[in-house]
Amino acid sequence: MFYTHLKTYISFSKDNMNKIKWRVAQFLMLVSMAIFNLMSVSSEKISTDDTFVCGFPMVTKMQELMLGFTEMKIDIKFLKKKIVHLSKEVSYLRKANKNLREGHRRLNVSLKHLKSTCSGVMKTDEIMKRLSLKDCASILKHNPKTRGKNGVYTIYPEFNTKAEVYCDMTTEGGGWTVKRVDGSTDFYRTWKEYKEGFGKPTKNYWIGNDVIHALTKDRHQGLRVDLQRFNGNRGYAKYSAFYVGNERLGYKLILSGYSGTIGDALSGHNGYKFSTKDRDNDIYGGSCSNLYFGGWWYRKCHYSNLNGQYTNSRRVGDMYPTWSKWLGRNEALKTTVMMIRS
Ligand SMILES: [Ca+2]
Repeated sequence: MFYTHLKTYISFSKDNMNKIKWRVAQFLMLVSMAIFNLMSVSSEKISTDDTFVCGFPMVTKMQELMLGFTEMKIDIKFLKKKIVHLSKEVSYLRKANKNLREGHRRLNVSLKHLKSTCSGVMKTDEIMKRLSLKDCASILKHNPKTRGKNGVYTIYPEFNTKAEVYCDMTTEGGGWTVKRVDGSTDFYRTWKEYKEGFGKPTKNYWIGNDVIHALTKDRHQGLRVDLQRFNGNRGYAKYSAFYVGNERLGYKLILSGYSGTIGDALSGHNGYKFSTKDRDNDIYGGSCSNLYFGGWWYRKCHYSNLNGQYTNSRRVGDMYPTWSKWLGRNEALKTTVMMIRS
């Protein structure tokens, strides 16, 4: 815009300069002719009448010369006005250009602000997700289409605690958060590993004691235990209330309200802390975890040992995954599943 105006005025100025040049050339020509006439007159001996006759062209040329001068003065005056106007225009265009740059700068600032606002919207979504998807049950509640679709989902037991968990969306209407054992992962682990969780949610894992605590501390949770023998028999135990304390409390187990088909082999651990191979919190003289190869709420030592050493056959022994109240003996189990639901 600015440069287009400038070019127009430069072109205009060139035209006027050409006009002036033409006027000057015309003026010089007239002066030359006048001098020539004067020289012609002075070189001749003439009479009064001759003076009149010979001087007439000179007077005429002088008149033309004066006229040329007048026109040139008008042109110069006009050009001066144009130059003043042009200066004002240039000043105006400079100012407009400056405003344009300032506008561009403000537009960039607005664009950045807009991007920041959009980013804020995404963050708000993230906040809502973290506040609402506390466990499998809340996923089912917020998205009823997940009913019947067992699988791995992301939950936020606490705002800053994210966990990939296996959700059973079919059993008793679904919404269970699952910890399960099928033998493909070693469960003889350290305190830290039980604290943080291990294994693969799709197959065989411990969700993590911190997550269990987070899931149970604010909401009333129930526990369901599903077991399967190597002969294919299945059974379950349900507890209407299930809570695990924080790490400082040794992930102490609190539960009540048993019902089911396999007997209550967990209430005997009620009120006891969690123990691992490197953290002895039981009331036995030695380490129950070291004796029975698992992480559990050992007492002195156990009635059930679902995280015990996995074996591929129906052996009997205290160190295997067992539920003593089901068969009256510690028979190794094929699968053990623990599910939490609010
Ligand atoms: Ca001990």
